[in-house]
Amino acid sequence: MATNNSGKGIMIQLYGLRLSNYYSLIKALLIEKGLEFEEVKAPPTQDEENLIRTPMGKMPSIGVDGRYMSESLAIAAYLDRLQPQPALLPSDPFEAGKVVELICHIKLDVELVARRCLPEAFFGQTVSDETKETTKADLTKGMKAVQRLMVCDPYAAGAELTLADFYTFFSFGLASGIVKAIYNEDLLDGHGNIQALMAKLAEHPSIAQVEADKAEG
Ligand SMILES: N[C@@H](CCC(=O)N[C@@H](CS)C(=O)NCC(=O)O)C(=O)O
Repeated sequence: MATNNSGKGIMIQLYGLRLSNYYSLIKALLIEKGLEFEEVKAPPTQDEENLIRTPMGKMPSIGVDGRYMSESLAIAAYLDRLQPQPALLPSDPFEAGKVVELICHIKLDVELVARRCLPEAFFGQTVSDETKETTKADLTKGMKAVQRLMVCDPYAAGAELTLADFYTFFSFGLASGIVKAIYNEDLLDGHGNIQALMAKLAEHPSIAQVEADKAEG
């Protein structure tokens, strides 16, 4: 079990809902690292109690000994230092930076772009045709950018499993669902290397566990 500065065992609270891809990503990392954690159902709200944990009211957030942290990439970096094995960032500083660079492009230039259409894709609302058009063009640009950086041999950033693989699985999972719902197209069409990686990651034990739990509700 990971220990804090006083050497005591750490129990981490994971706040959010299983349907959230970022919640799922952090849950998979907690499992991957063999850390002790408990899931606490906490929908996104602007309630003060939630904002103390996560200042934009989003999920996930974590609690550690009465302190809180939001933003999946911050939490992922913390978990990788808290429990260094298995390492999910390369020890070489430049290579570690490249992994985070890839994550930024996956998040910002693909997933966040696709999310513009989330209200129509999954929540019965409508987005404008103009938004759909600009989203499509921006997604094409984002996928090209990501493809330049993705190694996929066999993992996203190269020979070793890294945080970028977890973002690949959970960010492309959501983005692909949105693209299917809005355009009836496959976001990963023409990106066979990413498709193959997604299939491999779906069988990775920590990720498979999260997906099985999600199906249970
Ligand atoms: N940048 C944040 C994004 C978190 C995020 O967008 N969470 C979504 C669920 S997957 C959420 O809470 N949405 C509700 C809202 O925006 O109010 C992260 O990486 O953790």
